[in-house]
Amino acid sequence: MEIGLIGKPSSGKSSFFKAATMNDVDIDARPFTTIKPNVGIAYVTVDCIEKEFNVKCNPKHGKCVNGKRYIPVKLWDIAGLVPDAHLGKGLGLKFLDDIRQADVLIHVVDISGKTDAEGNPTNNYDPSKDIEFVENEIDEWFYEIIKRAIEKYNTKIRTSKIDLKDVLHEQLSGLNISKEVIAETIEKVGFDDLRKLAVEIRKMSKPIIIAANKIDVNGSEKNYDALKQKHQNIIPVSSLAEIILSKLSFEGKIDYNGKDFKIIGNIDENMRKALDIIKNMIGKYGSTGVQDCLNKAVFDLLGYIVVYPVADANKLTDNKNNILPDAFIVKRGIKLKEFAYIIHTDIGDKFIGGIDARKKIKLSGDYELKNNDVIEILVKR
Ligand SMILES: Nc1nc2c(ncn2[C@@H]2O[C@H](COP(=O)(O)OP(=O)(O)OP(=O)(O)O)[C@@H](O)[C@H]2O)c(=O)[nH]1
Ligand SMILES: [Mg+2]
Repeated sequence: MEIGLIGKPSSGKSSFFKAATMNDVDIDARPFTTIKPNVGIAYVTVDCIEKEFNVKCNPKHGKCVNGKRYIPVKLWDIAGLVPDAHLGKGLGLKFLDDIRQADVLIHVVDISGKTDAEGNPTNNYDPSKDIEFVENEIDEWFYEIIKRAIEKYNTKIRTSKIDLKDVLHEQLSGLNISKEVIAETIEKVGFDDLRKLAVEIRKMSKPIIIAANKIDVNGSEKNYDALKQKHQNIIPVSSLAEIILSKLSFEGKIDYNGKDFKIIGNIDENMRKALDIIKNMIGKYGSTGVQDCLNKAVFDLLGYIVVYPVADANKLTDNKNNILPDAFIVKRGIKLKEFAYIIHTDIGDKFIGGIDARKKIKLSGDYELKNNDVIEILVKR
């Protein structure tokens, strides 16, 4: 699973990245602080099934704390986008190639209205303009790639019988788009209007969730309320608050559970004041929103599910006796045999069936996996 952070300069992409990964990266009010991309590991969280089975799990990747399972995902922080980037403004669009593999995008918007479209300080900027222009630039990026693919197709078509779907799929393979999505989109909009095709393929393959960042700033709330009326997938976020809480928690000065915190160490007067503001804010919105964004992107927007493969359906272990060692996030609707291939090509090739660890029944290759399934895969010896 790969997630890309997009947005204009100074919207807080690197701050969100730092809050989610705890990697130290350059953060500054000056636009284009980030030029080379940052990549790191963030986590999506789910209620672990260890409790239901009355066991204690040993995750091979990520961790499990107080029944919350942290499943790793790859997070990309890239340079800022400005209007007309596709015409070469700012850093252009080329750097977007770093997020070709992304399954979903988080658009980090400065909801305070205190930075303009280029990321420079201003007042009363309307953040809904950012959603328009940033999505437009992403569509332009897709359009360019698709246009090149069609040009290639047009030169090939005279010499051989090739299906456009195959050419597009090959050309777009770097963008992590399945053949089904391409076929479905062509079916829906045809390919007379390439721009329309590009927009549809982008929407299907790189859905966008909006992080209304800097919600802690005075004046953000009214902008957020206005934006919420027009857009569905939008979450209030304070990356700055999350960075502060994670740091203090790491230093043992607060006890922080992701929703609320308690001061347990020495905190100076200024920090105490900041924490009062943060406490008020997370009381109102439920959290700092950073974890929420990641979870919603993966589980709501993409609708992915979690599946726990094991080597022994009775003991719930791998062959080294680790309990519930793996948690995979996979597409809803996936069949057991496809899942076997995701675990390992070899397991897919030798696949003969599976066992449902709850019901202790045999499953065939076309069994459709459900959220929280625990599955032993049977292979030919
Ligand atoms: N108050 C507040 N400030 C924030 C928040 N997130 C980021 N900032 C500030 O906004 C400024 C820009 O933050 P960055 O994270 O560097 O922004 P960016 O989107 O990575 O910017 P570029 O790399 O230039 O594209 C910095 O001064 C941050 O401290 C937030 O949640 N609240
Ligand atoms: Mg940055």
